Amino acid sequence: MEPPDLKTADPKIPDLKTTAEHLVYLLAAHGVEYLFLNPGTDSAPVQEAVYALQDAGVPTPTVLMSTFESVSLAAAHAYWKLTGRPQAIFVHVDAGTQNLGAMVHNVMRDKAGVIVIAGKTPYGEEADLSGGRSSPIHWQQDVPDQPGIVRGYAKWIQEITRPEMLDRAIGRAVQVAASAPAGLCYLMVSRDVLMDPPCLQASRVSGYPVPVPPSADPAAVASIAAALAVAEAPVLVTSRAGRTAEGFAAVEELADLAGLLVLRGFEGGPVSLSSRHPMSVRDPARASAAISAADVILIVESDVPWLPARVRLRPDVRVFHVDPDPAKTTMPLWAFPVDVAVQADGAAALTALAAELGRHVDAEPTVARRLAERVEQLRASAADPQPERPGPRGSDPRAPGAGPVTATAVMAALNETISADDIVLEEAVTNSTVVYRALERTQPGTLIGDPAPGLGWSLGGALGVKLARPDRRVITVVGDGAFLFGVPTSALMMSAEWGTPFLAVILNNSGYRASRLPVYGLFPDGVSVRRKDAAGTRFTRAPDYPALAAACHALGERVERAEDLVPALRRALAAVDGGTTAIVECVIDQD
Ligand SMILES: Cc1ncc(C[n+]2csc(CCOP(=O)(O)OP(=O)(O)O)c2C)c(N)n1
Ligand SMILES: [Mg+2]
Repeated sequence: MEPPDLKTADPKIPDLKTTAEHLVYLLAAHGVEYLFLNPGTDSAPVQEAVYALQDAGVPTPTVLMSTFESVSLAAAHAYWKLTGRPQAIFVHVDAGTQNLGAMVHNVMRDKAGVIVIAGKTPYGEEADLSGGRSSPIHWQQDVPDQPGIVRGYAKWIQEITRPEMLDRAIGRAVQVAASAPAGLCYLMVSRDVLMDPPCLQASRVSGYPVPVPPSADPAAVASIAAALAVAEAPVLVTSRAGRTAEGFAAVEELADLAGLLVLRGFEGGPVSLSSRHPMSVRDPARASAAISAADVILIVESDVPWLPARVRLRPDVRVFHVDPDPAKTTMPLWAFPVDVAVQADGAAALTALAAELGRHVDAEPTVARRLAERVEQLRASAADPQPERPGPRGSDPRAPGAGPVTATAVMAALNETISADDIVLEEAVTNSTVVYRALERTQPGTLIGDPAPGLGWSLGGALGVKLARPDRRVITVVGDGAFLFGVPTSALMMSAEWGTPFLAVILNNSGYRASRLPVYGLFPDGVSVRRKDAAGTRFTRAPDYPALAAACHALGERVERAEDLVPALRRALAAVDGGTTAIVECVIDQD
């Protein structure tokens, strides 16, 4: 095949009138499917461009109205997680950028590819028609360092100051956002530049390949395989390998061959191995014990593979670390003791490792015997015991039982009501351990963990998952505090506007338990323990959640008894299946 002539413009380019039209055209030409838009005076040329292009029959991204920027960023982030395709969100100058809030942190930590396009206050003062300054806010918006708002979290920042650089700016934004480790690309463009005539001879969309992720160095793979072949108690810690079906399959293949325990890194992440697999360790205390007992630790794409305060590593342990960015340059004090660090895509490295270990098994009968014994042993003593019993003594441990609602009972009720391929998001904070321990998830991509500590992700996240997978049911299990951080009025409204229904299961323990327990932990004899309270952590005037749902076109249920969980969930799921978002508030009494 002839290589493309990278210097020529796209020959199919339509007749475009403004740089804004060119921008919208280029986004679509690069495969950006959605433009999440929260408009202001700065976006007027883009708004007009979308309709003008549509009228002219020119493809544009689908524009989705956002009523809060952090919600749409979480949606774009989630869309990336499911598709690996960066989407664009348009935010209003500095103020809209500030409303992205903690979601920029989540994007960085979860290595998600997204493009944020922010307006920039106009430069010109003379003529309003050219897009120049026409209102007092255009002076007020002229802040000293607009990109400084996201500087600590963005992977790449660029201002489009001239029409002739537009194609390169958009091409680079898509390319850089999607390249491993993926991240947030922040573009700024002023209204007067958007109003400029386009530079259509500079309109190249080819020649911005996303680099193929590095495969693991064969010598490094050989050394890890050799270590696994002779290990007594090996473990695999991964937080991200299960984010793709290939990664999920690769984890299972290696576990079944090498006989190793599979732990989720302590920062969370998707399920990487079926919850029914005997080598899946779902309890953090067991994970810490397994790390302490391990003679070989293989870390694959995990940022916090264990908590140093909770484990004592064996003196003879060998630690291998595979990651697209094993130096963890965005974490200044990342200093887990690693013997061998390998820069590679986790899933690809795991597959190569299984193949290499397979060669040992074929060539060395003692290795084959040892691994088979280990597999047998682990199968016999399944890594995790049954989840804690939710119902009264003697009842089926998988049933939610009767009496007060517990987080475990909620999981049991979900096990009873949801399907194996429903996609569950989790932002359950102090109950996240219960979610991983008690919720059955056997398929890849069906449990998506909290991506990072910026709470309020999972409502917007549910919207993005539903956009990416309209064929699937989407359920978020969320703490009451996290639900409120998710800007629920906007998220529920947007789900109705966009036609992206989901179910939110709120674990309502009346506030911020995660912010109360550390007070008790640091001051075991303190006043807070004595008062059974910590300042600023109890909600006494929380919203009426079902009424909030009803006000936002959603169905709301409140459940106070475990025996009511299943019927309420069934009603809510039926609503979601019929296209209406639903929330089920589960009232839980917790310390
Ligand atoms: C945006 C943001 N603000 C504050 C925090 C600090 N924080 C961490 S956990 C938590 C409480 C979460 O409450 P909830 O979702 O109800 O879960 P629970 O602790 O009750 O299990 C808070 C406030 C945070 N992580 N992110
Ligand atoms: Mg709570």
